Amino acid sequence: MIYHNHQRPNITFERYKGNPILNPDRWPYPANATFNPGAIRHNGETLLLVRVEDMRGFSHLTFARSGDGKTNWLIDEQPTLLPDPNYNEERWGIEDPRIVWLEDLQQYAVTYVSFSKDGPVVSLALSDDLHHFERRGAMLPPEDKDASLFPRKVNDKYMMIHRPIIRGEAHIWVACSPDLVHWGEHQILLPVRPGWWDSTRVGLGPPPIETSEGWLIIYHGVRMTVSGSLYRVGLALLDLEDPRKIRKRCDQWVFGPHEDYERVGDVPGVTFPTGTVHDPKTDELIMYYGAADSSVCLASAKLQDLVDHLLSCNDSEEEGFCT
Ligand code: BMA
Repeated sequence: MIYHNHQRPNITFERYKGNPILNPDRWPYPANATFNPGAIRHNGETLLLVRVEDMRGFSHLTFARSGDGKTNWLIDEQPTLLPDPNYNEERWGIEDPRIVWLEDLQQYAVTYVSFSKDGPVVSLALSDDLHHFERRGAMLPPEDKDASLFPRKVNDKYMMIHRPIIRGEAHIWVACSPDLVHWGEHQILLPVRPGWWDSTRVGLGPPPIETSEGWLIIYHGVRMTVSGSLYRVGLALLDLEDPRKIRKRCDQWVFGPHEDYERVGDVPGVTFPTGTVHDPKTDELIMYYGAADSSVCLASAKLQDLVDHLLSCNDSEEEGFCT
């Protein structure tokens, strides 16, 4: 082990000085917590589909909008997506959406976690305009969370990254589909790393981001400690032509709980990214994340810096983490 490989990473997401950008105090109706938002650019605005937890402990999703994605947020007076009583799997609420513009269908695709006594599953809703949503139901059996579609077909197939729990193990998996209904070619993509910062659970954060060097993956990694779980953020790069292959995975996390609003809240010690917006003119990538399961925050970096950082990461010393 060469020590200098393990110094602090020189890549940093810069926290926005105005964090948290959204919290329950600013909500137009009573809410306990507002966090883990899906993010998308639409009609010249940044839209955050925010998870809102009510005082029964059930969640629904509501849009907040801003021109620059940082300031002057307008929060919709009414929820955008409420749990639908016709879908049993949504009985205890819907959570943690990820949004992509699906090129092949020319529609938005929202993947969200539906929660009920049968455990969490990932559901899909499609939309032309982000006003009307067509529910497609649960995609795979429980327990499953942290899923996003790729924004386009790869090798003529839809692809999805998700996080089932199998035999108590929480690795990131990938699956393919011809029609968004039938899923196959299941395999583990990014496993947990016993002993490391991402040893207990890993899960996809925002949807995969296409770059000329490969698909950039921002994921959360969990370590259990005596005082609870720590949710930090890591990076990986998937092969552009075959995203089922990992090109790089950084050893070190690049972001984690540090500020008071990340260390104090309903679940302390959580930074949980769920959406990004990239400005191709400035190359700024804004990462939106839930802080301590209480508020919505943002941090930004240059997309090229993240890719350069990944390319400069040494291949892991542990076997099986990079294919
Ligand atoms: C995960 C999800 C997230 C939550 C995180 C930390 O399992 O349920 O919604 O932010 O735990 O509590």
